[in-house]
Amino acid sequence: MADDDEATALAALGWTAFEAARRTPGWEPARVFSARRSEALAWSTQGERRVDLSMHRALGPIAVGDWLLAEPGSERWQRLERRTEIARKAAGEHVHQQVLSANVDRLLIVSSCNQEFSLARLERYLVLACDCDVTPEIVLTKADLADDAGTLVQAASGLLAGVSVHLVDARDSAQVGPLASTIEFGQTLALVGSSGVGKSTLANALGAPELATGAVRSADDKGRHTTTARSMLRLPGGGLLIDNPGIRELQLTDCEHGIERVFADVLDRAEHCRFQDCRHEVEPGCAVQAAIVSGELPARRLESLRELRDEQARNTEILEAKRQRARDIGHKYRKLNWSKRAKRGQ
Ligand SMILES: Nc1nc2c(ncn2[C@@H]2O[C@H](COP(=O)(O)OP(=O)(O)OP(=O)(O)O)[C@@H](O)[C@H]2O)c(=O)[nH]1
Ligand SMILES: [Mg+2]
Ligand SMILES: [Zn+2]
Repeated sequence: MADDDEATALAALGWTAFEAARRTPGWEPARVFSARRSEALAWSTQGERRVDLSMHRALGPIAVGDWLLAEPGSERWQRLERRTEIARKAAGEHVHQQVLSANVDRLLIVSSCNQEFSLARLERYLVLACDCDVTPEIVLTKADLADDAGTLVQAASGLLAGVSVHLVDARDSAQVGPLASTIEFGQTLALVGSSGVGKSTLANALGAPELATGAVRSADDKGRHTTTARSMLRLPGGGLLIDNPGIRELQLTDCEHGIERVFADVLDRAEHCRFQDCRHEVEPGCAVQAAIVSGELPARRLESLRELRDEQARNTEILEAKRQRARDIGHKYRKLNWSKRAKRGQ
């Protein structure tokens, strides 16, 4: 393939100067569009490639959106450093980091204009995106079901300075058109949000190949986890879209960078409190409470900030204790090996 053709074909898969600077010369790039425990499927300029992950454990966990490099004529693979990664604490009692999508340019946080709509949930996703240095946008679906969708758009817009909020009936491709027109060639977008909010419906309206969608329960508007695997799809306009399964509960760990960006309105004011260790409760000269009293700052912003910081501290502590345990076990194991070798006189 001529160099120009290869460059265009790679750009269509989301290849950027970042990856080009890290490519091992001669190795063939492939972008992962499906990743399971034992295999990853990827697109290269030569067609589809399959990687048996049980044979390549050194690659570590592979996420949808990752770039892999294949050595020509051999079975050797490398994973390229990620430009961005959307990572979260995995669900369940055991805390560990899980990369949801790699090398994403835009994170579309999808929420619907019904009982699922929650400012606190949107804040959580905004923190996640900002923490990963990915530009977040909010997509409010089911516009057709809301009496006053304008109020919801306004409330969502107030959560982060400059955040775009798109309001759509996700089933209607005409309404999704303005969002579709902002997607650039080679740009990677990921959809995240609760089950049933319309992520796959939106992906279909954006022109992705037909994805399964499922009805929600009428009692509480909750979805049934119709999408079960992450996948990346190519859009007709030249973008790449990662459809994620619905997230049950998004827990935050080590997200201080994201928290500082999303709660800048509270934290900037806190700089002006009389006491440096002000808890923003009943202290005299508290600039945060003053802003709440004057109506400039909604009280719920301070509550959200507190909740997310507490949760983050809890999860970070558990994660750190787990890492320490793993280090201790590794240390004991190495010591055991040394003493065995010493006995054998090695
Ligand atoms: N009225 C209305 N229904 C919608 C809209 N968007 C999605 N739906 C419906 O909501 C249901 C759930 O949509 P899905 O696209 O499967 O939701 P999802 O977010 O992909 O759900 P999971 O795959 O479970 O995470 C389907 O019955 C859709 O037809 C919308 O804008 N308006
Ligand atoms: Mg889905
Ligand atoms: Zn204060």
